[in-house]
Amino acid sequence: MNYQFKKPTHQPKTPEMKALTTTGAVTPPVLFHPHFLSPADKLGWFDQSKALAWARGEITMYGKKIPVPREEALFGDDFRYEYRGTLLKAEPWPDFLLEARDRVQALCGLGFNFAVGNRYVTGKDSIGWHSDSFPQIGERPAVASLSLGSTRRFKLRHKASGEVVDYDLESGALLIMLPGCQEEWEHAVLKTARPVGERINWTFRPHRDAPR
Ligand SMILES: O=C(O)CCC(=O)C(=O)O
Repeated sequence: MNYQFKKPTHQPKTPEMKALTTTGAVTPPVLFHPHFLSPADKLGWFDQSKALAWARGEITMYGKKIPVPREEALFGDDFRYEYRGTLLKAEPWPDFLLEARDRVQALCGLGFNFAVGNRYVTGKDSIGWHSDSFPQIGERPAVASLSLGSTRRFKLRHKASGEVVDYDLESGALLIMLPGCQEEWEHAVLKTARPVGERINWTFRPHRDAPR
């Protein structure tokens, strides 16, 4: 029997997986489930997410405070979380978000004790290139991202080579950045001039100071 070995690329293994690719020289350490949620859950959980309390935080740039280009929310186990130099209290988990967290944990066997929500009301809302690396989430954290609402393009950029890999994250998609991803890659959801509707993204994260 003849076996044909193919060089691995970023091309998804099933046609329903919507990873786009460049040259395929490096592979991001992620698990991607484009249809993780059922149609009922993705609609219901989007509505429940929109009904939560959201706030537009501020960052200081060149000595001036400017609003971040998205709304944010923080839920989790009972602890305080340092974010952009401010101590924030995690609000108690809404039931649907705890269920989402539990399902993600059951899938990947990794533990997450808080969730940061990002709400992109229009295509002008965005998050720039960054890695999720600060002391409270520990070394080599896994970060799981669950998308609801309109599709936006999530970009991963390899720090060493500059290679970029794109994922179009539809409602109900789950993308888990595995240990090593934050150290070797940056990620972003950039502004778009295309007309896009509202999107909410939940990132489940570990927090090393939180009660287990
Ligand atoms: O909205 C997304 O898909 C990405 C969110 C993100 O980059 C973050 O919370 O660090």
